[in-house]
Amino acid sequence: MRTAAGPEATGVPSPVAEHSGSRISGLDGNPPDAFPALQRDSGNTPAATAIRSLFLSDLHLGFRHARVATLLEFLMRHEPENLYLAGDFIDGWCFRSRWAWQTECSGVISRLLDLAQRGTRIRVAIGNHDNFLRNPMMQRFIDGFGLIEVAEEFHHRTADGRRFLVLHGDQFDHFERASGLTVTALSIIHEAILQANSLWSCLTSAALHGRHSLATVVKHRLRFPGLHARHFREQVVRHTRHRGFDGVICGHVHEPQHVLVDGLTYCNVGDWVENCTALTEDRHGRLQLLWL
Ligand SMILES: [Mn+2]
Repeated sequence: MRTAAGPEATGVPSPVAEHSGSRISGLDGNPPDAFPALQRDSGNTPAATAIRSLFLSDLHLGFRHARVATLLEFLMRHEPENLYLAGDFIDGWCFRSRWAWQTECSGVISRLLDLAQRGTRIRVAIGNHDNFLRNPMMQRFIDGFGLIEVAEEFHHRTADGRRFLVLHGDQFDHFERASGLTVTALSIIHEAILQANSLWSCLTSAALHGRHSLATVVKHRLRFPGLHARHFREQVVRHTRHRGFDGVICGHVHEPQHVLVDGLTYCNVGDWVENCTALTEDRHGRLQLLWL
């Protein structure tokens, strides 16, 4: 596991070369080897680490390329007071076809319920892949258990008093508002790349994920995905600033980032399909992006 401390964790932000007109700083441009290895407990059943808050996004449970085993292992190792799932928790787009509920998906649900019963406050922001959660009957069903809260967005105050907006963010993606045909074509291309990635991993016995995954390499080779993620960030930051928050924690574009944009903290939590990333908050309010 690698960790990438955010700007406020270090106090001295590193500049990242970008030309969007905003002052951006953060550590996300570093190569993976620049991140120190996180300490692991020894033994087969390591004790869970208590943390103030854990933010995850885009788990895509039910999508066959979701990295659920890694996610389950990570969840078993952490016991947060607050757990936010910032959208695309369950991949409802796979309900009709391509539904792939891996054994570990049930393990993840079980772990979440276990955490809730042990006192973790779990809040689920609705994303575009799990918008079935907007169904009133579904909301009544979830409310009946009283274990998780579901809403469009949440407001989180860090231990050091900063106010963060927590949401998925798909409403700021201009492609999501484009024709259904464009969205379908993009998701077919995305899945083809993920399929090629897993085939390559099988053939070479090398697990390719995170910054080494084929999807990430292809994304970084092409100009378009970077522009898309940057445009998305600009829209999210503008909205957050307009509403008077100190920062935003979101997901959706599968592009983990923890940067300062003209003084506003932008945390994109990433995903559990391509990157396997999470954001943690310690008891001092320091935020840290983790790469598994
Ligand atoms: Mn999404």
